[in-house]
Amino acid sequence: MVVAAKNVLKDNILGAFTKPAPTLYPHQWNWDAGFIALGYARSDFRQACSEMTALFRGQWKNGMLPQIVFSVENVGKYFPGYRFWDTNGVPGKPRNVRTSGISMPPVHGFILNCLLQLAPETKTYRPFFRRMFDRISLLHQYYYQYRDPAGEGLAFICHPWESGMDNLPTWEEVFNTIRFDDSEVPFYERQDLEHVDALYRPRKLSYDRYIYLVNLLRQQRYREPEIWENYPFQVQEPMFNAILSHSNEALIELGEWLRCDTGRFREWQAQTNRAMNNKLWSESKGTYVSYDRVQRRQIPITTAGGLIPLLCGAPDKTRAARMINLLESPSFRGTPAQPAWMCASTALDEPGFDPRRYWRGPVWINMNWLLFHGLHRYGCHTIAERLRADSLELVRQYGFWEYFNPWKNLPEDETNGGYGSNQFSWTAALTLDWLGM
Ligand code: 2M8
Repeated sequence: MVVAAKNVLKDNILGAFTKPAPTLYPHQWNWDAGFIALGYARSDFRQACSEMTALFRGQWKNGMLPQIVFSVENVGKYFPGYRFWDTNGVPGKPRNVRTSGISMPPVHGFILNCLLQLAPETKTYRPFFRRMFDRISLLHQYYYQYRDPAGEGLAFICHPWESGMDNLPTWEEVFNTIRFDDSEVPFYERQDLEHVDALYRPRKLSYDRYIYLVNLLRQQRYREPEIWENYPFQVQEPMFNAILSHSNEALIELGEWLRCDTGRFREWQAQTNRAMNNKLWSESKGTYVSYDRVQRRQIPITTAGGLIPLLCGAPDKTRAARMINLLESPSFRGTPAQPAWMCASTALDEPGFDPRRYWRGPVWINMNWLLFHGLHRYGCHTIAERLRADSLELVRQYGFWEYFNPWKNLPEDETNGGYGSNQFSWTAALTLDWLGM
């Protein structure tokens, strides 16, 4: 398994960075780069650093770190490409780097801290850590300055792609309140369906909605903060904020090591955890849920993302116990007659659940990795280890797929429970991390 995982990364490498998948995703993606860096950390530390450096070449002057940094070699092989995003000439975008115009979950702080723990020796790499520390601080500054207009401590996402969990049923609830005409969706042609069967990818309606939002952003030239005044999609999502908070914690540790001031990271971390508890906790669900800033309401849908606040220490003992009960309930474990792998991206009993369609139900290895660390933090070592064991078993049975059917018993005519792209980089990278390789 170790050799095979390393080969996945080797085959997907494009010089300074590694693409997420051979053909479906031929550029560099934001949070993928963090997980991928971890996959190299023990065997090729230089490449781990290179992944991070390459990604931050795309950072905008205001701190925004783009969801995609486009590779010049693979122009035209992914939609929406650089031209469609139309970020060329946007003030503050680095002129010589092609990027999209939205961001993604800021895993980079805690990934950098993991890299520090794994560095072969820290003296040589100190300038790298210092540079990254400054860049990531700027990224966090961006979230608190531009994505938290009320100064609550919660950053909002402006597009489902920013969550990394593109087609959660949660987003449909938000979109159902946004009215727009077909004529407001510019002409586009998807390319994902050339590589993966439509059954496993978001539906056309979801894509129309994604493209409608991209069009709004590009028409207004990504002008922040003005653009947010009338912008319809503004969601405070628990996983995104938990990741931000946990990265703040990492910046405190890194800052202490670098002998830098860490005061603002402490404030941000405390404020974000407090705000998550005040605004994103659902007493009836026993987990965290998203909040729609425009409609001013919680969206009562149970997702794996809602459990990720365990990672940053947000829930107190009582809340954590309720979350663990939920994780151990039929919503995520299934039933004796129909057992499930941990952990479905959308709860098994949500009406929008679909075991094959992307983020509507399948198990994702990066979610399991985040949750694994959250569970250990709360002393739930046995469940954490089960999560790890399930993940490794899925990879062993099916291969390095992008996502997996959460049901342990597949229908008789289905032999492969791995979906999306095979040879998927973060599945390989996090397998290596779990195996300590
Ligand atoms: C998926 O998202 C991209 C858009 O960003 C797509 O569907 O084309 C998501 O799974 C996202 O989380 C991931 O970072 C990206 C690349 O692996 O693919």
